[in-house]
Amino acid sequence: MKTAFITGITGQDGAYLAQFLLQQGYRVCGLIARRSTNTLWRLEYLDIAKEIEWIEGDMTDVTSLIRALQQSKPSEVYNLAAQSFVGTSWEQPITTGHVTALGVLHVLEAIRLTDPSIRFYQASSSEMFGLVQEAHQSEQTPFYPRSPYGVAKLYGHWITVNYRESFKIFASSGILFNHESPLRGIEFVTRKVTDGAARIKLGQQKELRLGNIDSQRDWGFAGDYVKAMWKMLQQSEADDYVIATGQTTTVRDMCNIAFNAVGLNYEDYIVIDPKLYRPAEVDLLLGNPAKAKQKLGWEAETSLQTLIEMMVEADLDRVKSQL
Ligand code: NDP
Ligand code: GDR
Repeated sequence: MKTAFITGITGQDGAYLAQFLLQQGYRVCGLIARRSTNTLWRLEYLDIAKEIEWIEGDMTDVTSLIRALQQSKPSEVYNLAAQSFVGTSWEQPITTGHVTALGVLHVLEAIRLTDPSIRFYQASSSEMFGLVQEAHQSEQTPFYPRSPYGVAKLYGHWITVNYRESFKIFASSGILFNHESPLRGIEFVTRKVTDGAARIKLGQQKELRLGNIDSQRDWGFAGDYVKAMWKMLQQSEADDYVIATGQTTTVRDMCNIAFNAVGLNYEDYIVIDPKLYRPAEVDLLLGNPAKAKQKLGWEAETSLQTLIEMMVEADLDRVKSQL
């Protein structure tokens, strides 16, 4: 039986990846940070919390990561933990740097010190592309991050490449474009919109305040994307891959899909709030997943329409259960 160790297992991707690896017959160990509230809701939603071996630790505490690897003895490590909300990265740039940038180095050092044969996956991001230099961003597109989060992810990406080249660690980086699900955090725009549409439909909210609805994103389903992470670690050589749908949509058109799903017109409810604009924006993300298709045999399986309708359905159920 193979063992996987996942940081960020309590987040959206961590929950779907843990479910997928358990289905593949893995023993799954997960890092859990000390919090004052329950962070297991996603794993409980998928009914897998009890199947995980929990190890307490924090990305900023390298000793806890070394202990976690000594205890779990994994053959694969998936590094998903991050301060992952772009907006917060301007309010907490130092924390974002500690967790999202240096945290990656902590995990790589823990691997180097305990067992350099461990295979490592880094959750890199399309936010590293940032300022649009070309549409259809690929592994060859130059990086130009536009937020403290994007800059921190770029450090994580390059330190992963560097440990691969310096120490021959099997370290792969997935440059993932936005991916969403009913388990998405409420602060991200898709979930904010699907939750808002559900609440407005059920009379619990009158309007939905948003920032820049002209930005364009390449949105896929998280459940599809975690399979690409696993496929990267099953290759004969470590490498970097863009994971995306190859389609882009404005926030405005995504709102249209969500409100249509509850029989409403988004234009009657969306209020633009300049306070929600970001200090620097990423205007267009559109990935070219050709390499992933060719080398991993991976393709996005879920359309944005299906994804948003699935999220609206889940939010309607949640809001109804709270009435
Ligand atoms: P989430 O924000 O849902 O999850 C983040 C996870 O990181 C949580 O488990 C959180 O734990 C954990 N974490 C945060 N700080 C620490 C810390 N100091 N020590 C230990 N754990 C910590 O992110 P997603 O699941 O959406 O994303 C997973 C990864 O993929 C992230 O690295 C993200 O930046 C990256 N990514 C995501 C994309 C997306 O569209 N979803 C696209 C590209 C990259 P807790 O629950 O305790 O807060
Ligand atoms: P993003 O996702 O920044 O792309 O990062 P987010 O959903 O936060 O924003 C997408 C776009 O929507 C615009 N927007 C709003 N965003 C939020 N959150 N709230 C609003 O009210 C709002 N109004 C408009 C934003 O300006 C932006 O253009 C996500 C995260 O998961 C990262 O961790 C990941 O690396 C990238 O995707 C790829």
